[in-house]
Amino acid sequence: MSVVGIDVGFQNCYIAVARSGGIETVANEYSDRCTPACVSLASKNRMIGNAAKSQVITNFKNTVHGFKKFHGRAFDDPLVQVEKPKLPYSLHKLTNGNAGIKVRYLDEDKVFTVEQITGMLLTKLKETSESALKKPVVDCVISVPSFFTDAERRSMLDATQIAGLNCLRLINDTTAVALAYGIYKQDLPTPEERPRNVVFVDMGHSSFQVSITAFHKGKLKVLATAFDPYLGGRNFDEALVDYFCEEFKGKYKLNVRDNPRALLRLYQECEKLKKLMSANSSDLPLNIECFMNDIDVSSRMNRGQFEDMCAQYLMRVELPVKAALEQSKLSRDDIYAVEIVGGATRIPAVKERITKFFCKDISTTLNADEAVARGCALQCAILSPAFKVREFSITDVVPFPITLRWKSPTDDECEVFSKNHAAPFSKVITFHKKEPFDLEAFYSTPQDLPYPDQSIGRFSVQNVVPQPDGDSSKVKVKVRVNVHGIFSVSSASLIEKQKGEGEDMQIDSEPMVQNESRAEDQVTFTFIKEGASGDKQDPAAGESKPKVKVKSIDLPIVANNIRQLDSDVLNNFVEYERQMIIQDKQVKELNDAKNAVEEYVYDLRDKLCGMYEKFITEEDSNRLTLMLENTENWLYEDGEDQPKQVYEEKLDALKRLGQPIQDRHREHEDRPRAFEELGKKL
Ligand code: ATP
Ligand code: K
Ligand code: MG
Repeated sequence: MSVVGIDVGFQNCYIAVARSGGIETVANEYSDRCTPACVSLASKNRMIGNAAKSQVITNFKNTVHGFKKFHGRAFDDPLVQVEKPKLPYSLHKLTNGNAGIKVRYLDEDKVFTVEQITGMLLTKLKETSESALKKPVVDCVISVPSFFTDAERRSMLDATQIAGLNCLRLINDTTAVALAYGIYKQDLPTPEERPRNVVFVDMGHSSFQVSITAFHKGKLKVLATAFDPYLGGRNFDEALVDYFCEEFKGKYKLNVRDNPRALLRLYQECEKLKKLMSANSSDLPLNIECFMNDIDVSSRMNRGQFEDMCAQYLMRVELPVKAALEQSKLSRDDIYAVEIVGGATRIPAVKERITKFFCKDISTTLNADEAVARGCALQCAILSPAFKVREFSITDVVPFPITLRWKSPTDDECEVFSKNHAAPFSKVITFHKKEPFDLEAFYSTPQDLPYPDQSIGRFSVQNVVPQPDGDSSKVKVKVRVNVHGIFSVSSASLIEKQKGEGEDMQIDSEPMVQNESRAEDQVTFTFIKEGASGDKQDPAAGESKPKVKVKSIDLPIVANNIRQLDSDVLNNFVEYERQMIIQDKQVKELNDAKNAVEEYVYDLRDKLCGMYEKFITEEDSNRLTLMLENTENWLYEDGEDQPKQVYEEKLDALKRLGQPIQDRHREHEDRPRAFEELGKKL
């Protein structure tokens, strides 16, 4: 099995793998460890990552970026509607109401789901990790923002399946960072000692996340997470773009927003300028040649001005940091270190805000770009039976409280997971029912949810019947937040009373957290914490249970209204992705064959007037040169678009003429050497 961790960023993706030497981040075919989250569709193939990024301006309508936030979202979702006018490509409402991405691909109009687009990106990342490991990659761990809801997480998992990956865990960005921080620390406190509390701050291109984590030897426990899902580096780019659009309107009478290409260029230049300002407080120039209507534009900006115009964003930095500290119930003095990662934390004013809040210098001991991917790979290594790593247990948290509602004489509901409840985690709830019933799961606090719909799904517990004596049956329902941070009602069983046993009271020996005592409806909870090494019973649960003879019957559960692709739709996408991979491969092979002809032409022509000159008659040389010239012309005319075989035949024909000259040359070169060696022997 493979050990691969992938940080799928809004802008930048990183891959880390485990090799015998440890965890390393790997570079793609451009020797770049960062792969842009960008997919470009064209008339013959797709380009993904760096190759796609170079198409952002030239093929803007069909080059898709900034799509991570569309996971699990409807077309009418307010967030999608806010993003839509800013995108150079089109969005399209799918029949299921989701936001689709409309592009031209293979000379046809196509609408892809966001799962398919992320699937394409993951295909590329998979290939990059495969060429680094020199073996097929299937198993991996992938990061998601801690504020991702069930719908977004399920959508991300669908994307991994489309790419043929098996995601062992969706891990929260800041939790991955915490793991990358903690696993190598030799001096963590023992279980008896006070924990080491570390704040992790990640500001990427699109979002801002904070977590507070308590470390002991061999384990980490996330205490609290807080976030601003709408604050990231791109807000700072946008502030600059707004400013220059306004300036250029007055100065050059240009309406930049009417010209998508110019606007995209301005975004790129503003991002560069923003990065320069992180290292430089002096006045910096912004120059773009031939920007729009053949006009060159130029302006200046300095860090002070920039900070003034970004005041509204800088103000928001403190809020999640403060919220996380409050939720953790720690004071500033309890904080051992504040570690920052993510590209946008390089903005000096962002750093200052964090430093000021904690009255403490921030640490940058982690690689700001690669820590998330490294943490993912470490988690994958821990989960892999084939890989030996230090034992390290990870307890994450539930970001939003979850409530269950069910029908009873009155509508009843109960919060099953509170905010910052440990996760993954299972609970067993006992109901007393005579007939099948539905459990409606939803996020309890819509006002805190960065998602427009609080519903998670409806889970129908089927085949519930009364006891033979007409009494309600005891139904045990297991609810869980799984390793991906996804909620489900995972199993249910009906406990049948055995004759002569009397009232079944064994429930009392379980810790009763909540007990709604009513004739029809009784609810009790049992807790099961899911450890890193499989499900473990909470020590308090089921301790020295008196052995009572009961028969337990598994009940089917039907999940409805879950935001996930239907299996046949998903299978179609998997198949389609495979076809596109084949198509891309064929196009690449064709291009390689064509390029080989071109290269041979140039190479041989150079050599004919150089090192091969003495090994061919002038007449033959002239004839061959003419032939090479014809081939070159052919490549730009009739030979522009030929099947692979045609290029291969062309190359063979040229080689038949070139080879004898090359042979004569080699023979000549080898001769003195042979004499030399002969001389040595004598
Ligand atoms: P997200 O975490 O939101 O999904 P991401 O992981 O793709 O996004 P990162 O790669 O962490 O984001 O950060 C990218 C952001 O960091 C961009 O906005 C980029 O401009 C910004 N950035 C990178 N270097 C610097 C710098 N030196 N100064 C200012 N900003 C920078
Ligand atoms: K990233
Ligand atoms: Mg990120």
